Amino acid sequence: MTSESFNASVFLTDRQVEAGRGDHLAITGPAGTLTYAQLAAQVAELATGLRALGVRPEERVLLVMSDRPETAITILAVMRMGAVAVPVSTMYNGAELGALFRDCRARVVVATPEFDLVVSEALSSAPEVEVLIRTGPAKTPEHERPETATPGGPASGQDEQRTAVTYEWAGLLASGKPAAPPYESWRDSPALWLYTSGTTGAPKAAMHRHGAIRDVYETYGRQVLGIRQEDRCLSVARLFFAYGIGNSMFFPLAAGATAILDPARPTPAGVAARVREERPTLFFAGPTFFAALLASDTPGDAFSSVRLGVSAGEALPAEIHRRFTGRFGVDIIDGLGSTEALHIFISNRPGEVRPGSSGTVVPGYEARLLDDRGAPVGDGDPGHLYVRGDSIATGYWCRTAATRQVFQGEWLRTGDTYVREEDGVYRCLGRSNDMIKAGGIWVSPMEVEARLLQHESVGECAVVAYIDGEGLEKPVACVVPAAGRAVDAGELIGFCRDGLASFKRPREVLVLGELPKTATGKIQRVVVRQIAAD
Ligand code: 3SK
Repeated sequence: MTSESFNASVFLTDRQVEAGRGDHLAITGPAGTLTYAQLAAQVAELATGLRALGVRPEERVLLVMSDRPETAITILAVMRMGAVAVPVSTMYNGAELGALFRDCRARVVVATPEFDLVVSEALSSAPEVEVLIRTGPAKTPEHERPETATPGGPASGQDEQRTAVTYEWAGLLASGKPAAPPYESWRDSPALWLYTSGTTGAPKAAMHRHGAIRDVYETYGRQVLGIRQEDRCLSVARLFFAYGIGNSMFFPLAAGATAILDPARPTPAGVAARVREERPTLFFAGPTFFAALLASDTPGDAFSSVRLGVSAGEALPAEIHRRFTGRFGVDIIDGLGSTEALHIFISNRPGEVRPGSSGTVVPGYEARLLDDRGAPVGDGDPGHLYVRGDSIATGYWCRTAATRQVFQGEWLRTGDTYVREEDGVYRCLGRSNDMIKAGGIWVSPMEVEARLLQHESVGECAVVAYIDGEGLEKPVACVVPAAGRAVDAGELIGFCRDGLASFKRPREVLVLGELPKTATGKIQRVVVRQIAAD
């Protein structure tokens, strides 16, 4: 059976122009403004430039980019020409980023200048990367940069170590070639890979199809958010997250609405200023950010343009919901999504919010709760949450064991423990395993422990989640000092911050005489969690 012909980039751009919305604002914000006509034209030009560079359909193009119009154009251009966009976290250090370059076998990397240093470190461990496409003016001294070339020009500079040849992003737009038609992809063609540490540790790429992008719009975007052309979307979650790319690209562009993109790292003051200037109607964040806004001196009328707040990434505590709604007069719908599902599949509904719950199943999805042996549990009983729906990823790239654990036939094992109430409302009880979700991002305790153990003062350690005063998960390190050494908590946290992406660092260090262990010598994490909670 052949699949329906479908290209998500055409769905998000050309379709709006063909429907007469070419003059409507597609993207706005401090880094630039584009109408749908301009967006569609630049996407087609860049896709043509990428083809001219030799990028082939289904090849991965990795992006290390802040949220700006060039990023949206690049993602759409890559998908338009049938290649696979891989936007990755801009919070990684050089070694972590290099591991992703190698994992997805990227030959082409696109980056914005803020990440010059980290990208150049990553490139030194990723010999398969042949092409670096860079937006913006040169920042680093010429002698420290790989050689620069023009499109179609000789690929000089590829010395024995296969130094990547650098191209200017803007130069690829102006290739002078007539724009090539979009690649004839199908619903099932690969479009987008998103890395997640998810339920099983090291980052793995969840592989998404072109069709899934329309699916998340039709289900959550249209039927839950009720997004319409007049909406203006502002997301604290960045484009490299599944949550962010849905909020800032898939939903607004599919609806003919406007996305507000801001390259700055979101802070309460910065976001409040952006809201004042850009007047968003839909505001997307996670519980940690809603809590930070509450802790800031943001005035009560700051969100007066917002018709609806959206929370995801981790469960929104009822107290944060109550305080935010009370102070800013904006309701928040909390929902549960995952990178593997591409977006939200259980959600509260506007006007029918049950604070402290994730709401009900989004149309187009089915959920079930199973006990440890795989038998369904009744309403009111806790169970492992599984979901099915068309947007679920096809699996993880090159991770057979993890794929088989998580993608079970049509069902996705979410790794969450939930309870369903009689009226169909789902309530989160926590993670089914030990992974920690800090500020909405997965943190692998084992990775942090490995770093801690590199410090001379650490004898043994266990990293677990503790629930802070706001009801949010944070990593805490329980450390047994090495013989004859004293542990300095601040120094240890700084040591983790230096060696890992900052979001993975423990927020607290507890010094213990010993770690609780089972008879076979395994650390009893349940007991460690209790110690951390006390
Ligand atoms: O990180 C999440 O939990 C999430 C939430 C909403 C949409 C997508 C994702 C990955």
